[in-house]
Amino acid sequence: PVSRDRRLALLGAPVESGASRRGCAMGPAALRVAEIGERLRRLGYAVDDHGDVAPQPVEGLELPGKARDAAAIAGWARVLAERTYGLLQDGATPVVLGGDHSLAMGSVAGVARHCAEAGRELFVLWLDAHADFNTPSTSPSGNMHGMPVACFCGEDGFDGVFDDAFQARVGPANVAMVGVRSIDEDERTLLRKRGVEVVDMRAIDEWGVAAPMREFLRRVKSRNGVIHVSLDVDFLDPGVAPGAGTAVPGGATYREAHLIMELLYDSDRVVSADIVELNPFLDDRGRSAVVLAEMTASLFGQTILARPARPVS
Ligand code: Z70
Ligand code: MN
Ligand code: MN
Ligand code: MN
Repeated sequence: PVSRDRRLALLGAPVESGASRRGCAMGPAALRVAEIGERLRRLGYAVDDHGDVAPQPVEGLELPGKARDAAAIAGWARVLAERTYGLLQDGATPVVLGGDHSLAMGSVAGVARHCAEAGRELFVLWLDAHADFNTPSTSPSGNMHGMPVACFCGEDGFDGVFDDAFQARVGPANVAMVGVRSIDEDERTLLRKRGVEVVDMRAIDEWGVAAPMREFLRRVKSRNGVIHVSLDVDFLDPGVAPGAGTAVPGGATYREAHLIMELLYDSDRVVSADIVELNPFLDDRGRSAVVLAEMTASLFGQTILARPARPVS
């Protein structure tokens, strides 16, 4: 899926009302200034930057419980589902530039529909300090960037976000979360009940990132599956990437994050990605934007030295 003759499609999604603090709307612009497109072109890809998408107008949507700005978030989700679906149908690889993480309700819905129609099993790799598995009933904050995984796994409380065409779901057993170190109480209960695989920070300290990643990739390959990668800037340690709305200490190192990207590229299973939660207003002279652009380049094949092709084992 990541061969160089696949076109890469950049889609900006300047959504920020899913987060508690403003600033993520500047994320797509900052990633472009950090030359995310040029870096991918230098690797040999044809890269189409589709600019920033505009949300569909949705009026009067209210979800039961706490879900701040649900109508606007649904508007972004709907347009992103349509765009990622259409791009995948055309044989392109969508890379969504956020924007807060609520946008993944849409990007994953689009990928899930494509995979359902193509008969390919979809896996989602969630790289994040948070589990983002709240629903409008469990969320303590009502911020919808804490809810996308629950939404695309089909939890209750999201009726009306999508129309019928985009109801394809990802099974919770097909989601792997890596880097998690902040989970709310009811969110933890639900996550456990659904059996989502969580490689938390303690597991990374014990095993490193390579062992759990290889296990995940083996599982994907055993099902002949494909992967959507969703990278939240707060997956990284705040010392590496300070441009995050909520700094959670103890995040992934620069090297751990790059290694994950390199293993993903080697797996040849990635069909789409989100690069989210960058808040340029809080960043330190563009450092986090540059780190994310570098991570994206590694995800699509930038290497220090070329490796001989080898199976994941
Ligand atoms: C908390 C909530 C969150 C950031 C995701 C936090 C959610 N679990 N915060 N990403 N920065 O409000 O649901
Ligand atoms: Mn928050
Ligand atoms: Mn997140
Ligand atoms: Mn997060």
